Amino acid sequence: SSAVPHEALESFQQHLARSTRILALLGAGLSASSGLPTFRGAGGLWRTHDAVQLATPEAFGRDPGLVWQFYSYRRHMALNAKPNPAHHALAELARKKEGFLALSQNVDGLSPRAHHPAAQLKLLHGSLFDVKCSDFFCKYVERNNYTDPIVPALALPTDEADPASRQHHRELDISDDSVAIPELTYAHLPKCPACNKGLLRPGVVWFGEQLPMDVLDSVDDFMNSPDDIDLILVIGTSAKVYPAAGYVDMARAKGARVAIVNMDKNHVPAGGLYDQDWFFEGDAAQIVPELLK
Ligand code: BJW
Ligand code: ZN
Repeated sequence: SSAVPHEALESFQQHLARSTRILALLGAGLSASSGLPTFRGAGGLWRTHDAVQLATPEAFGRDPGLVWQFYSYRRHMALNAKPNPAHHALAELARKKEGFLALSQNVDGLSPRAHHPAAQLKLLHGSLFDVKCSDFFCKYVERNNYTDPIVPALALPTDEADPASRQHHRELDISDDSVAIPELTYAHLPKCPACNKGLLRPGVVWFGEQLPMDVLDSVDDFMNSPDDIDLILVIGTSAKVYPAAGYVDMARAKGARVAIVNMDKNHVPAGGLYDQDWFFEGDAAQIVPELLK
């Protein structure tokens, strides 16, 4: 059974078949059906904290222990999640079309794990599995660090009171505020091996921070090519965070038609909806594979 209206599917697939230069802007909704929560709306609360508020240099400065507990939890969840059919379909499109570039705002590592060709995947907001020194003057960076937990103090608590779970070492869900977590300070947290003093921090892009320079450069190269852009797919993102959201209008200005996949039928992209656009309502994990079939 198809979740996509037949006429829209047909006109989209006709356009896709003719398209050579294609962008995709990916967001948290792409990974929702892999079990990872989004930022805004339901699931955007971690304990009592708004996830967006924890993703800031100010939060890390104030309470690095809390921010590490948030990111350590998300690293653990992401490692235990699997890429879904949409991640796989996008990776497949990249293998079929050399001129397809995916711009992912996600830090969960699921597109790389779906074997999306690295040259055709730009991680706009970094990765949970990059770790870097928080000291401004130290340039230490570690890529693909999958150690979980990254330091023993960040291990998830297990339910010791329950005999059944002691046996299974069942981890407690610390996104739930009723589960107690320890207060962690500098001594418990991962330190930089280069300067021996800075705290390590997740290699993600927080509010007010610059996106990775090499990533910005490759997006610019794609946008500034003299050739038109045929299509931009906007999948599972509220498209409210810049500069990422601005790429939709930039692509449109280069001739791209816009195809939106979002669970929320009231979703409106940054620049508004145009006659030339497609809007596919529903779960990306189901719709994207149908669109790209
Ligand atoms: C489904 C679904 C299903 C659910 N299927 N769909 C211009 C104007 C105004 C402000 C600015 C501007 N330019 C810059 C700014 C400031 C700021 C900004 O954009 N603020 C806005 C909020 C107004 N931007 C920045 O600060 C950026 N930096 C910057 O601009 O630097 C400039 C600079 C220059 C020179 C020197 C120094 C600085 C950095 C932005 C970094 C964003 N970081 C985060 C955290 C990353 C780490 C982490 O993961 O913890 O990135 S914030 C968070 O939002 C995360 C996400 O990648 C990002 C986008 O969220 P996303 O993916 O769209 O998720 P949601 O939850 O919002 O939406 C999910 C969608 O899916 C919804 O629509 C659902 O309906 C849908 N959905 N389930 C399909 N199954
Ligand atoms: Zn350092």
